[in-house]
Amino acid sequence: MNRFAVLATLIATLTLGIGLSKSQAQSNIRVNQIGFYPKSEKIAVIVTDAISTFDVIDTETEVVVHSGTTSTPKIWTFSGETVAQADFSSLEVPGQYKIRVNNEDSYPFVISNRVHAELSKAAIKAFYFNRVSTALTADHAGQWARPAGHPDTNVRIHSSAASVARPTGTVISSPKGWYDAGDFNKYIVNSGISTYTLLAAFEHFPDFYRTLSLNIPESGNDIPDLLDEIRWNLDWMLTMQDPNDGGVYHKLTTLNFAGIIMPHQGTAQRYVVAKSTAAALNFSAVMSTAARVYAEFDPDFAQQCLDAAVSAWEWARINRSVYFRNPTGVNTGEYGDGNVSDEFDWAAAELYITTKNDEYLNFRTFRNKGVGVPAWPYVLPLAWVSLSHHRNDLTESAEPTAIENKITNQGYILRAHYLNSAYRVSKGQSNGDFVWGSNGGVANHGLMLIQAYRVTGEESYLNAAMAVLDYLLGRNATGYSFVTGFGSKPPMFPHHRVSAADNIVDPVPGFVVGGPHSGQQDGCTYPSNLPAKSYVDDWCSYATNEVAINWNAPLVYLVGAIESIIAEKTNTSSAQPQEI
Ligand SMILES: [Ca+2]
Ligand SMILES: [Ca+2]
Ligand SMILES: [Ca+2]
Repeated sequence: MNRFAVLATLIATLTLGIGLSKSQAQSNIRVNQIGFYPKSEKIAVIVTDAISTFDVIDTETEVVVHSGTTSTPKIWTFSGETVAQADFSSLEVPGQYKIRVNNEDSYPFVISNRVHAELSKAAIKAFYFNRVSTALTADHAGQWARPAGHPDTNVRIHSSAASVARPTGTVISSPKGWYDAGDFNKYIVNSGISTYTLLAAFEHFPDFYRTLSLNIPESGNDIPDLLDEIRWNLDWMLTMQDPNDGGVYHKLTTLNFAGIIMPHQGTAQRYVVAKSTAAALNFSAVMSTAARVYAEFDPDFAQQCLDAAVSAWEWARINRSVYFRNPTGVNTGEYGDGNVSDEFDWAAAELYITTKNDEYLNFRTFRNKGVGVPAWPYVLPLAWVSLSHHRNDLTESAEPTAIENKITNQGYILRAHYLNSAYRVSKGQSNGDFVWGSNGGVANHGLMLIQAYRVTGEESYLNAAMAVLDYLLGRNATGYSFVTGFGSKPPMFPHHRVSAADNIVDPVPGFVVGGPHSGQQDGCTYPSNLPAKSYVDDWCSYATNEVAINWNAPLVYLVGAIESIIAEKTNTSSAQPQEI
């Protein structure tokens, strides 16, 4: 491992150990608290009314290694701040630095190759930490080892899910999977987009993930660890399909949310609740994707996934508008979706790509559909992501150029936002950008920008994607690095039951919290009502400080894509003569 990558981890660990005071004054210098690649764009945001000079200082020697002048300040209405950008991209020498403006120092950061290698692993490892039905042992989980929770071998069919073959109260076994978020329940729709996003990471960057070791129980077998982790959830998802008709239960939950307890203390009866069209289609899309990805490693499993995908699709074609609503007496997450046309499109696209059967997708019609940014109730962009990746490997009816244009047009919109933003980030075009889970939303901007980069090879798309990571890791109006365990000022009190109940100071690492938004539905005390500052690091704040697998998955994709792309560039350029 590169010594600067070690350094970055050390910084995160050290600063967490010192324990920054919650009342520490908000810094006026907002910068990625982990760091930058030598050749990448490097920008800090300074809260200032005037053009300012800034220094970049080596933290070991205190020597000024770079000086510059900020851009002209601009107002960012979402935070009520006037800010300027300090661009020090020309500093390419690996090391550990800080920025100084008007005698104020930023948090330290490093410049190194593989600067986000640890984050790329930790963001996946977070899924391991949320595994259901298994004990986490100290050799894999360190201080976060815990007993097994929720075996889920005695799950009841809820009355809303009853059928002739499986009447109310029938017991089924539905173990494994990941806890969805801060709670202990399992929801197909949200699980599906998360699982797809992780599968896409592997499908798009297989060389990077083939050798990535996560120190999970399956490390050392012949399967890449990312696929082992995904399999833990696919195995659960498969049990959510009713073998009698191909329909898929919407969720597996208790009737009410648990209190602040550890998983093994959660012994309330669990149920599978009503089948839904959204669940069947989401399941079908994910299983179609899994059939492609696992074909090389486990052909029998891949075939099982494809068969499951087809039968779920057939169920949805007969049950086209079964919209899920929480039945009376069931008070856990709903994940209701009143529009499943995007789910039909996504499932059709994945089935088409996997089977090359034109009957699943009429491309002549499909090319008129929109793109946008993925979210759990809006999955049409995922169809374009998969079509783009496979665009030169489809049937004659597909039009690779049309697919490329779709991806590029979406990337162009997000890149323009990034270029025009006071914070130099694609996020923040309207207050609506700061919705529940806004950090997951911006991570999905990054995912779409990566697609535009992969299609065009234009560096500016990669820069815009990396700016998303800069935002998440500290260049934002709260000054937090939003990933637990990473950066100098990370969340310490996420709305994550395990982290709240485990009597361990540091929260479970590698989770991105939901992030700022102005809804404040939890009634907690917030430092600001401005959308970009409406965030509080408190267990109370389930509206801004919860964790969720569908927010972590695009973080995994984004940071893995960046690590993979930069590593490939570095390897390529190191074959060239280099200046010393
Ligand atoms: Ca493995
Ligand atoms: Ca939908
Ligand atoms: Ca804790």
